[in-house]
Amino acid sequence: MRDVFDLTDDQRAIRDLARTIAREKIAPRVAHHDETETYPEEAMRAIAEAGLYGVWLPEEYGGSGMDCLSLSLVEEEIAYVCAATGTNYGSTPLGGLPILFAGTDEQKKKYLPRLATGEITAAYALSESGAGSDAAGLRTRAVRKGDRYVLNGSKQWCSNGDHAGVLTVFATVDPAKRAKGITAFLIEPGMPGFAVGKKEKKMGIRASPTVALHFTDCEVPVEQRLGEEGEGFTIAMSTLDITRPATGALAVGVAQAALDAAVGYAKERQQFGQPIAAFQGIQFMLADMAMQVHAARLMVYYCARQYDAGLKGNTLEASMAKCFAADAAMKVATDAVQVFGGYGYTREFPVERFMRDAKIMQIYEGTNQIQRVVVARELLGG
Ligand code: COS
Repeated sequence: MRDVFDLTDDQRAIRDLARTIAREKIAPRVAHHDETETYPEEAMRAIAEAGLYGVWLPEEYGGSGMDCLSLSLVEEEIAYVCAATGTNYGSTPLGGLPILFAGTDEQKKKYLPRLATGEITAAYALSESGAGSDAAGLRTRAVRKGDRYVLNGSKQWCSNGDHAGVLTVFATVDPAKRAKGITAFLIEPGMPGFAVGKKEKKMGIRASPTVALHFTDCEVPVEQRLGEEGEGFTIAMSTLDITRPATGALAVGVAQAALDAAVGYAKERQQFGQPIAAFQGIQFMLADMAMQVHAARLMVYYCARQYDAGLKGNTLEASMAKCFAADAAMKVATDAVQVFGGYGYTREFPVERFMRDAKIMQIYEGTNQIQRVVVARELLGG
């Protein structure tokens, strides 16, 4: 039986499982990890034990052979209780999809089954201090020396970079070639010359580690190159075509949580002798919030489905869904704080966390300005 979102039985089962894990196993320690900026080990373990790590992977690699929509549903449910945990979870498809897309048989067999079970997690290292939006301008160098490459440079803002068992790292064999010089490598912790650097202190998603990575004459065997020299940029961008809607799903989760909290509070909070939900000013805010959440969800599901249907070229929809959902989450979370009034500004209630967490969604996986650039290019051509 299909529901209003036309989810299959499998998709509904995976969503319901993720919802149960999130609300029963992850939720109790969210405030603690946010406050202490610590990694939610028990939450990540619960996700692994439930078998949710493999939803994006084919069965031959130990995954559940599901789809982009299933990944988005899981991300939404986790983010409903904790966007930081959702970000940690999302780092594995972000770092692992490049292996699925471009890996050799050996590379796939080496990493994907372990990513499917959560035995190891992955990370994706594209950004640098001088190359955020302009990803093709990255400067980390890879120089071929016989059967190895020597990597030098630094990466910035890498989610999960200090926990990942494999990191997809983008470097350039020739900066003058821009996108055409970018080459991907599979890096493991402990490789000589590779070191995890500073962990950022952030406004939100504080339970998700964001770190710098340093490469100093780091020797990487040629078998650890992912794809051919110069293919890295295409690998990076085609990965984002899937992970951007999934990021939109994180935003939908946060927005739904903020809406639900605001509705609940508006019905309880008494002012002028009645619940504030009786005031039309509050009703209109809630109605606008609900429309934002609904539209964002539909855009995310549509884009994920488009990908799953094997329709090529969902770049436009991926950028639209990510951008719209992130803006919606920011607006809805900000309005939820407003509905809560003075209480909303305190850490007694989770809405201030929703507002802090929503902000990153307008920034990571490509800023919302870059998403608009992509949308405009797709519309106008060139
Ligand atoms: N899928 C496959 N290939 C893609 C692609 C996609 N979605 N988007 C671009 N490419 C290819 C292009 O086709 C082009 O190849 P050809 O020259 O062979 O045609 C190549 O990649 C370079 O693309 P483009 O010329 O568009 O590169 P730009 O330098 O203009 O950059 C933007 C494009 C701005 C869109 C890109 O740099 C970007 O997304 N920046 C944000 C980075 C980001 O999201 N960072 C967050 C990392 S995750 S936390």
